[in-house]
Amino acid sequence: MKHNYVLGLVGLVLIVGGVWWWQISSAMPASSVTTPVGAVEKDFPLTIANKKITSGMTTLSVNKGDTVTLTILCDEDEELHLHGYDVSADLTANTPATLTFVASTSGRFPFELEHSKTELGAVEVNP
Ligand SMILES: [Cu+2]
Repeated sequence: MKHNYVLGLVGLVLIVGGVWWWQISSAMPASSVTTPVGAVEKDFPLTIANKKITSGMTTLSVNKGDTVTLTILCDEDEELHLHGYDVSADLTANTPATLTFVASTSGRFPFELEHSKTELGAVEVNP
């Protein structure tokens, strides 16, 4: 009876130790491995005034496979058009609009204010 009690304690120690070791060993590779390429979400806030980007980057660099979201705040009614992907967002003055797409094709794709044909910048999709 007492022997069983000792065995039970040893078993408990082994189980607790095993779980501890499993947590340590499973945490270590995760922290040493670099972030895999692709399947990353990238958000770019853009403020447009007088047909120019006044806040935000003009070259938006992403990797192929990324999900890209542009959040656009413009001071006039317009349409933001991304060439190549041929996606666009209707812009209402001083109201944030979003344009989301998956960067499935690599290359450089200009975006513009469609109504006035004003080129604002470009999305660069790295292969
Ligand atoms: Cu266009």
